[in-house]
Parts: sequence; structure tokens; C-alpha cells
Amino acid sequence: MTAIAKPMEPPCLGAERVAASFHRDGFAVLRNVLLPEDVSTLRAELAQFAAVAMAHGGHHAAGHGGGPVWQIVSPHHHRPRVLHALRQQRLARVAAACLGAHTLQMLQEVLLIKPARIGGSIGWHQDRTYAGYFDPPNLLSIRIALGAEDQAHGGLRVLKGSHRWPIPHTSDYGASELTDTGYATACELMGPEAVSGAEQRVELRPGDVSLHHCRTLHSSGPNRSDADRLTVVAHVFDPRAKLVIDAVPPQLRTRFVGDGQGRLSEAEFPLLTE
Ligand SMILES: O=C(O)CCC(=O)C(=O)O
Repeated sequence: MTAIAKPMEPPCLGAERVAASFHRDGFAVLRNVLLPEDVSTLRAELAQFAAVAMAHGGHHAAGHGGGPVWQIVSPHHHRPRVLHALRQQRLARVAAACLGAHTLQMLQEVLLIKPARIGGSIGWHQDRTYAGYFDPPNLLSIRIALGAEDQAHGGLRVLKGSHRWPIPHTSDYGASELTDTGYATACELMGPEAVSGAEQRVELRPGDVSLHHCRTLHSSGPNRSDADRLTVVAHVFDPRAKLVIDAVPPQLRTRFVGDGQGRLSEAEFPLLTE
């Protein structure tokens, strides 16, 4: 049976405690990171932005069946409030502690949309496409819920502890449908019961945040609720990690503006902490 992940509630929200549970489980939940009024403002702004972006074809399909799932890349370029939300002291400090870093740099962020009633699923995968570009591959994903994210809304599921499973890199990870062979490999390595027993739902309220390690297997189900699911998902890294440009597919290399020594430009890849 699927267990529901226990939230981290204040006052046990010290960065070190969250980091310890993140290291153990491969994910963590932070409650009430954004104030209700800030969630409403950001959601309204991004819903309007998404409508314009989608009318101009500025969205990509990310689902794995059962209906549409859309991603709009780099909303912070048009809506700086996204960066402001990601730079919340409490969030940035805790996320940096989870990486054992003093500062955080953002590789990319997307606005993820699962439309009301028809939004589809995202298959089991690890966020390793980009992690494979870094040495060491020390990255995590930050997800800011801009609405309720329970299972009816197509909320996140994770396999607790799977970031420590010895799933080897494969050539198909990071496919555009956000699904890969990690789950099948995990079943072979760990046994199907251990894998299904590790499944946890990550249920969020508006303004809550989840963090997951780049090796944590995760997925999400269809949105059958009456509300669009809007989530800001950011992939962040320890700026001490170096980009290994030879690992980046040639057609993507121009995206990675840096100093030629493996450090990415802070203008293009903003710091989230001071
Ligand atoms: O938010 C979701 O439904 C899934 C997010 C996801 O796949 C990711 O963060 O890589």
C-alpha cells in the first residue's frame, strides 16, 4: 500500500534536519514556504503568462499518457516573481543544505501545467539528463506548488531512498516524455516488492515546496480535479560542480554559456542564494 509522506512542520524545519531526511529519503517537503497572498499573485501571473505562451506555441509536451501535460521553459525571464519565490531565504537555505552547498545556482526552471480534468501522467524517471553533465552530479529539483497537489490533482509520487539505489545511467534517460527505464531496472535490482513498498505520495498544499534528489525515482498521476495544476519546477546545483561540456550533446552546447572552465555564467544561470 502507498504511504503518505510525513510533512516537515516547523519548528523541526532546521536546514540541517531537513538535509538529514533528504539524504536518507531522497526527498523532503517544506510547508508554507510562500504566503497565501504570494501564492495567489504568482499563480495568477503565471496562469496569464501560460495562456499567452501557449497561444504562441511556447510550450512543450511532457506527459506520459492519459492526457496533456505542458511545460513552459524559463518563465523567470518574463516573470521575475518566479526567481523571487525561489530565492525565499528559507527555501534557498534548506535546498543548499540538502546539497551540502553554501550557494545554489539554477540550471533551468519550468512551469509545469496539468490541465483540469484532462491532465495526464508523468512516468517514473530520474532527473539525470542534466545531472550527467556535472561533476560531481550534485543536483536537486525544487517544486513549488501553486495549488493543491494531492493525488486527485495529479500530485507527485516518489520512491523513498531510490537515490541510493545503484541504477546505472542509461542512454534513454531524460526522454522528452519524462519517463525512462529506471523503474524497470530498480525492480530487477531491488525486487518489485521493495520498489512498490518504497512508493510515497508527496501531498502539497498551495505554497508548499518539495525537494527531490536528481537520482530519486518519481512520477505523477493524472489531474482529475476541477483545477489546473500549476507547479514551478527548478533544477539547481552546487556552483562548485563543474559542467563537463563533452558530456553535453553537441546540439545543446550553445545553451551552456560559461567561463570555459566548467563554471556556468551567473547571468544566464542565476544564483539563488547570496
Ligand atoms: O510535478 C510533477 O508532476 C513531476 C515533476 C517532475 O517530473 C520533475 O520534477 O522532474
